[in-house]
Amino acid sequence: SLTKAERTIITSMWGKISSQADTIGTETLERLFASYPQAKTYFPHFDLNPGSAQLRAHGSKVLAAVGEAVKSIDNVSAALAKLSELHAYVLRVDPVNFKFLSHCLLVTLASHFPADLTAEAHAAWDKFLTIVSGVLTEKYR
Ligand code: ZNH
Repeated sequence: SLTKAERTIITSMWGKISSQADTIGTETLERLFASYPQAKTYFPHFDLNPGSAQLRAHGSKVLAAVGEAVKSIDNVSAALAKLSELHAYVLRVDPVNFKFLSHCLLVTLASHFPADLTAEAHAAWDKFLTIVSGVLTEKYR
């Protein structure tokens, strides 16, 4: 679990991220689909061209869920319980894609908040996103 210092880094940086969450979410997905095209196979029903309305709507939902996890940083698994069921039982996303998405979110954060993303902050976000991904894949069998 996260140390107190790591929680402080995540929650305080979230304060900056939240005001541009839609942009960050959209860019994260654009990077995901550009760098890891196999992730596109889960979205055959979406227009995945950069900046499409569906991409933006989905990016905004994904970041909102990350925001819920930040708000409940001490109990991420309760906060994301419903989403965990959706990903495990309905969507059946190969867990490797969560690593790709987490990586793309980190790169996006680094590019928008270069001064904030110190080595320490990078490590804290990496750990936090591993926890979030763990929750979303923990119900898989
Ligand atoms: Zn997911 C959906 C979140 C990852 C795929 N997602 C979703 C949603 C959300 C999310 C919020 C919405 C839900 C409702 O509507 O109810 N995700 C999320 C997060 C993460 C994720 C937070 C991490 C961190 N996903 C993911 C991945 C993938 C996915 C990796 C693959 C690649 N999702 C998905 C899909 C969907 C979702 C496919 C569905 C969409 C539609 O709409 O159809």
